[in-house]
Amino acid sequence: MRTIAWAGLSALLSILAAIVAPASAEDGYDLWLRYRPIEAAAAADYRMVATQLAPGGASPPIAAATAELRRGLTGLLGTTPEVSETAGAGALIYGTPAGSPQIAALDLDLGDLGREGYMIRSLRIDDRPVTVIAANSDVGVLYGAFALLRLVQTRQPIDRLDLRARPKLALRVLNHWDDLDRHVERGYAGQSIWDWHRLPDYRPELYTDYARANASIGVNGVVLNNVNANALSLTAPYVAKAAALAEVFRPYGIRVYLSARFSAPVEIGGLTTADPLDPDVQAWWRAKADEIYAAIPDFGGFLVKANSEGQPGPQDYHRTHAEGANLLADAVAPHGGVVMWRAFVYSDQAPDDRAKQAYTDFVPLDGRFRPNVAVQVKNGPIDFQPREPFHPIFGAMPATPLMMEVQITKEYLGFSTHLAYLGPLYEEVLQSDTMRPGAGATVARVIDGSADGHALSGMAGVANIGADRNWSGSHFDQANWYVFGRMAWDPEAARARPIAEEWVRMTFSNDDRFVEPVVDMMMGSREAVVDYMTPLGLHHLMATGHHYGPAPWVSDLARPEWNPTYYHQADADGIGFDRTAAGSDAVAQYAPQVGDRFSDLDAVPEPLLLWFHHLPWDYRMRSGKTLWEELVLTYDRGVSAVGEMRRTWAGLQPYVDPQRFDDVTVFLAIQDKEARWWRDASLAYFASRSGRSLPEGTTEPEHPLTYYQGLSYPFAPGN
Ligand code: GCV
Repeated sequence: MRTIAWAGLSALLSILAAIVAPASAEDGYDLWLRYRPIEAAAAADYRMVATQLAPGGASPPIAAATAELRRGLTGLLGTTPEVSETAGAGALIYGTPAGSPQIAALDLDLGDLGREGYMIRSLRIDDRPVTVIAANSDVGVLYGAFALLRLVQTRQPIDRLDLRARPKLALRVLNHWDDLDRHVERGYAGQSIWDWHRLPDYRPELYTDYARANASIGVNGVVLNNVNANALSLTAPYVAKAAALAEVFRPYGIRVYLSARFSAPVEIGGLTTADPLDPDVQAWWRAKADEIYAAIPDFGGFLVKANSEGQPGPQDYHRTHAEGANLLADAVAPHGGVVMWRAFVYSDQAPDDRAKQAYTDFVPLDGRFRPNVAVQVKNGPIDFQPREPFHPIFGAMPATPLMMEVQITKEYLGFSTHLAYLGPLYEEVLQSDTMRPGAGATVARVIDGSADGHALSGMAGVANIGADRNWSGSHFDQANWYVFGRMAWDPEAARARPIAEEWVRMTFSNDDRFVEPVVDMMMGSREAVVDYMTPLGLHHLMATGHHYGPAPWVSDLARPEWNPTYYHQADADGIGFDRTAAGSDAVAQYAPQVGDRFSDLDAVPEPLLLWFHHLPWDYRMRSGKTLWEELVLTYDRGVSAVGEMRRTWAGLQPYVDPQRFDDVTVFLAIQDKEARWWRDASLAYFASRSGRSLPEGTTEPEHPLTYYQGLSYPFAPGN
């Protein structure tokens, strides 16, 4: 058997060099790619199927697959598979028909796998059992390698495989809200991992590990800088830094994108206008795109926040969002780039319900965007609240590719100290039926393009990654990065629970005595946060600026829609925002069946009740209790759920390494304290508005309202 002489030896060596020293101890750095030894009995079976690696070719993605398989199988099974050109019994053969004669000889049907899909099959070649990972591209092979490792990590049999998988979305993108000074807007995991000052020369192993983690869950794009963009990120020195990151990420199938500041032609280009219809402005963006593509040939394109929260945009020149988006789209089109144009807009002049404004601005523009523009829509119409109804734009722009944007970082769900698994939130939105004419247009089918026949499709997640050793600021927040990638791969079919289980098995333990309670705990955790922060459809009750902690009383900010009182409208008579026809009529932005359901007090889901209705405190809930009683009970339920989570975790010590056990224990204690704070402060305030006392048998807030109103956290992170 001849050991391969690598044509791409240097690519392999640099990847292997990055992995020789496994991260020390259990500090969370290894994420779900821990590859700890599996139980001896099971290891013997797995070893039979993975004795040898037979890669097809030596491209960087194939080298990355080889490095990952060696690393993973060595860690999991305790023996290092030999890398060989000829496949013996138990070999793992992987590659594309174009790059691997062995794969080509198998004449597999890869037709429906697209560019990034893969198949994994157990076959016999010359009567020897082998496992084949085949794809149409080397990156597809890499995805298949991660999928095979996942099977071993989660202890599934791998001796009779016949799997096919392909991503349903073209763009599966992390949005980093990272500033050039390494501050991360709404980041709760330390500084930015992009060390802009030391780039482009300094490329720590961290960047390769970041790319590995993303590739393992199918993320194929990274917007490096904050949507509240600094035009400097488009200057030559920063393009060189972005190019360095692109080089590290390329073997892992990840493209880099940049957030573009719309006024860049003025700020760094010396022009007097950024008007999208001005020929000089158009020429400037074309030249800028050419310059970027010269440095980064596979540059993904631009993400733009325009005319939103003070950012410049086309409306500054009385042009539309479509005219603005098309300006940039034309500049990147010759290079195959895309523009992700955000629909998160609300005006300081429009007195209309903020929840309606994005729809009002964008829906009339349906069909007026270039084919390489995707409009990026937040999951709900306000702003990443713990619970929102799906954004009405998803049901209203069939002629435009729509991406969905979710937060992975938990700006409104307790930062990184509260355990809140976001899989159920993502699933809830993706499975929502827009009820557009033409059946089956769930949000998932709108964003995967299948509802309207769009090839451009995507999902973006605002990253929760920072320089903290455990990447996400907390061990359990890694699950939110994980579930984002897994759901973006197949938003229609993916479900939160099996993904949580997969993550727990890979990240902590395969012992069912651990897996089951932890998955249950995760699955209930987001609802717990909703209950103790924003129950029954309330929203936007957080403190000003940093958004840390409750402040439903705030009413004095310059813009009405910045004030929590704008959203809850609590007074002596009742509480809630009337979005029915009698109120702001936001319900009219949904398809009639959906709008009617939200309007109808007998049909509206109670978790969204006060999002759509303003109701008297004595309104009878379906439970028979008054609204006031139910509100108090719901806050209490949220607090109790956290107590239950603490008890569950305390019983799991035997299954977890000490450091991660202690870290989670401390964070759950913080969450418990803060859940009580949310409950007590909110109820003290709503009691003062309603003039009611708490129902008998419920605990009084620990402090008077003035105490909570006096708390101040000028240095809360992420602001
Ligand atoms: C990047 C919210 C956040 C802002 C964020 C904005 C957005 O308002 O608080 O920090 O800005 O959303 O999504 O653009």
